[in-house]
Amino acid sequence: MSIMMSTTRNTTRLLVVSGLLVVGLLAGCGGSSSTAPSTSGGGTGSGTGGAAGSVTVGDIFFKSGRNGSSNPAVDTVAAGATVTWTWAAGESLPHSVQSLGSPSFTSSAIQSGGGSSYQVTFPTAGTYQYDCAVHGKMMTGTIVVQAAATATPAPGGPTYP
Ligand SMILES: [Cu+2]
Repeated sequence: MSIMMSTTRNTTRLLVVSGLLVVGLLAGCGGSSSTAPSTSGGGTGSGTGGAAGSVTVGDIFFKSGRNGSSNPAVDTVAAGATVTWTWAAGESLPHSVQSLGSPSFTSSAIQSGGGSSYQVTFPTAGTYQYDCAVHGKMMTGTIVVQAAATATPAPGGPTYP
């Protein structure tokens, strides 16, 4: 009995380790070939909300188009995805998307006017915090960038060749 359980545990651990190796290889490949920005919302944008990585900039709030979270707006995207912030129609206050801490991304200029927008492509996994340079802690958001191979876990685990 105890011998069988031990065998099962070892097999499971081997599968986990080999899976991590594959993930590492895929992440390495993606890093060198992700310079071309994607203009589409991506294959994972078919949920109930808006596309992944669409954030509304409004009257002292950031709001995720994907899940409705706000201050912080929390968006999870796959590595290589482009996040688009769009200033809400009729918005008259000036706002910006300002990267905070590390890892960081390129902050936007302060923009006014509904329909203004800003885009950032995130090739590297990590948790990116931002706020508005005008309104500071009153407007906050987080972009969680996941390694491409782990962004869409399939039931039973993905199969690799
Ligand atoms: Cu603002």
